[in-house]
Amino acid sequence: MKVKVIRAASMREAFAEAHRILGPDALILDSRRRGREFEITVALDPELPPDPANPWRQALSFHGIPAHIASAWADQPPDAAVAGSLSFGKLDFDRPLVIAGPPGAGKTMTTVKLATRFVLAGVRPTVINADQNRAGASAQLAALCRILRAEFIDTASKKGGMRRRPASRRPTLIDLPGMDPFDKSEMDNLRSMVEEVSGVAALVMPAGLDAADSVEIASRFHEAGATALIPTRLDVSRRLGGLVAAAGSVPLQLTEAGTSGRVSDALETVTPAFLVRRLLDAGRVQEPVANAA
Ligand SMILES: Nc1nc2c(ncn2[C@@H]2O[C@H](COP(=O)(O)OP(=O)(O)OP(=O)(O)O)[C@@H](O)[C@H]2O)c(=O)[nH]1
Ligand SMILES: [Mg+2]
Repeated sequence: MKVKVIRAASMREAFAEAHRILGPDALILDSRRRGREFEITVALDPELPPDPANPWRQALSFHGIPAHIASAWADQPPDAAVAGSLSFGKLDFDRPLVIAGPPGAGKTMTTVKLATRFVLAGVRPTVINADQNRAGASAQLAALCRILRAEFIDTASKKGGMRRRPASRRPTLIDLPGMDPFDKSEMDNLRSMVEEVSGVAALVMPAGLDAADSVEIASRFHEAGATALIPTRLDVSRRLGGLVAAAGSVPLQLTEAGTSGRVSDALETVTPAFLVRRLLDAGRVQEPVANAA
């Protein structure tokens, strides 16, 4: 049996997290106080058993979609199952878009792809670099913006850069540094940044992470203000259980997805049909790798 340890500031929060990850039937194995935190150990959701005769059930099993989601989906037509339980929408560019996520998730790549889309549509966006942590982050983004002819602002060189709203109300993309969802002060910072710019925050999160981790990361960013989800690395992630678990457990709208590591490739719009196709296609090619193990 696989188990997971969940820590939170209160026992109530730890139980809420367990239910979010595992559904209402989460099996709690142990609970205790550890210093100033509370810790509970939960049994991880068993996954749906494989069913080679039924491609949809087989795909749900292959992707490691938590049983409380997969069992509800298994007997429905795929499109209806996905459309009925996940939320899909468009990114809102009427307000500055704050592009947040854990380190290395693809935030800068997403920023550049979105900026490129605007430029190709004849709209000059403003790109703000708010990453003062990673060496070279500003120079890299500045160079790409020069090529695109997008307006570039660096928060380090422009006093109050974050608050400076472009006069023309251009679409504004704010590329944040990687943040640790389990660091309260970083999440507090994110919340205040989103408020400061009256922005809307999107969580950029790689697909292919473990389901429980994905839900925890998504719920921390959601609590800090994120309302949209931009999954990345769909081209190199075979299993989408983490992505589905996060989108099925945390109220974030699926919007666009990163499906390539090349700046020149656009983000793809996430729709129920897009997700179902990805789930079924990856599920179909599982045999050779499973046999090689
Ligand atoms: N294959 C693939 N690679 C991606 C995708 N999105 C981003 N990458 C790659 O992932 C790496 C990290 O991307 P960045 O955009 O720099 O990530 P970041 O979140 O800005 O990273 P930090 O700012 O350091 O936190 C780069 O090598 C990107 O080319 C994707 O959808 N598919
Ligand atoms: Mg970056």
